[in-house]
Amino acid sequence: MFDTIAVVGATGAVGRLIRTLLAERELPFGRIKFLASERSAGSTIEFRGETHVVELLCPDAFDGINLAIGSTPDPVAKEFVPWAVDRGCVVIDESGYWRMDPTVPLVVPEVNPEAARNHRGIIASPNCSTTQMVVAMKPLHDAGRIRRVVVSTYQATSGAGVVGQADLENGTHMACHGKDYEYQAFAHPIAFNLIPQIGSPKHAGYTSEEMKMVLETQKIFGDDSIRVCPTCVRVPVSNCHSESILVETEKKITLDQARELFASAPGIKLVDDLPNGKYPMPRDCSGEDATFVGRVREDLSCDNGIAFWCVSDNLRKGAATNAVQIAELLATQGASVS
Ligand code: 2RA
Repeated sequence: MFDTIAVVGATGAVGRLIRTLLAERELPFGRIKFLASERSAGSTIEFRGETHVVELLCPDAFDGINLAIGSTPDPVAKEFVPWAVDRGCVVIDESGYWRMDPTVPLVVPEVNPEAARNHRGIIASPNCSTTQMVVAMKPLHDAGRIRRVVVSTYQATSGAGVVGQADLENGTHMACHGKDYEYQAFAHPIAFNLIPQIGSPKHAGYTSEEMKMVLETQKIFGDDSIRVCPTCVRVPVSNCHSESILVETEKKITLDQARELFASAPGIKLVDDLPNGKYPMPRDCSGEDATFVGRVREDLSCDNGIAFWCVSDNLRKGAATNAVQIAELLATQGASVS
C-alpha cells in the first residue's frame, strides 16, 4: 500500500491514460497528486469523483510522496527524477532518459519482473516498440533461447504524440482536397505515405528508435548476445504499433509449439486464423492492454525460425499500462529502495 502517489506529466496523452488506469485498476494507494509543468499547473483534473488541482512540478512537490509515475520528455525526467529519489520517493519513469543507466532496472512485468527488486529508487519502462516485441519474444526465448531477431515496425502516428495524430487527420483531409499541408510532427507527409525514419541517425545507419530496440531488448533479457536487426517505419495509422518479427532460436520450436506458447503466455492474445481472415490489426487493438500475436508460421529461410505479426496499443501497453503494471508489481514486491 502506498500512502501517497503522484502522476508526473499528468496532463499529457500518456499521463491522461495513466490516470484512467489508476482509476480503473486495483493499485492500493491512499492519496494521489498530479504534477505538471508551468503550462498546466493550476488546471483541474477529475479523479474518482473528486476535483484535483494540478500542482507545479518542483523539488518540494515530492515531499511525502512514496511513488511517482512519470511521463515527461527526457530533459524533464533528467531533472525531476533525482528530486523525487532524494526525498525517498520511488519513480517509475516512462521517458528514455534513465533506461540504459546500468543502475536502473528496465522492466516489463511479463518478462523480467525480478529486475524490479533491484531498484535504487528508479525503475524505467521501455520504449513502446521494444515493449510489445519483448512480451512476444518471452515465451519463445524461455522455450528455445532466441539468438537473433529481425523486426520491421509499422508505427502509428500517436507515437509522435497528439500532434502526430492530428497531422495524419489534417494531412489526409488536405491531400484528399488537393491542398498542401504543413506537417508539425513529421519531416515528410504521412498521408498516403510511409516514412522509414523514426528518431535521429544514431549508429551504423540505424536510427535512435532502432537502437532502442536493440539495446533495450538485450538489457531486458539480460543477454547482450541476442542480435537484433530493426527497421522502424512510421505508417499512416492513428494508434497501435504493428511489427513483423522473425526470431531464430537455439532449440527448434515447431509451429504448433509456438502457437501453444503464445496462447498461454501472460499478456499475449493470440489471434491467428488466416483462412478466415483473422489476425491482429491496429483498429481492433486500440484501447486494449494486451500484446496481440498472429500470422504465426515457421520461417522458410532458416532452420530454427518462427515468423509472426505483433500489434499493441503503443500508448497503453507501450507506455501507460506497463508503468502502472510496474507499480502493481512494486505493491506486491514491496517498494522500498534496496
Ligand atoms: C514513436 N516509439 O513511435 C516512439 C514513441 N516513444 O515515435
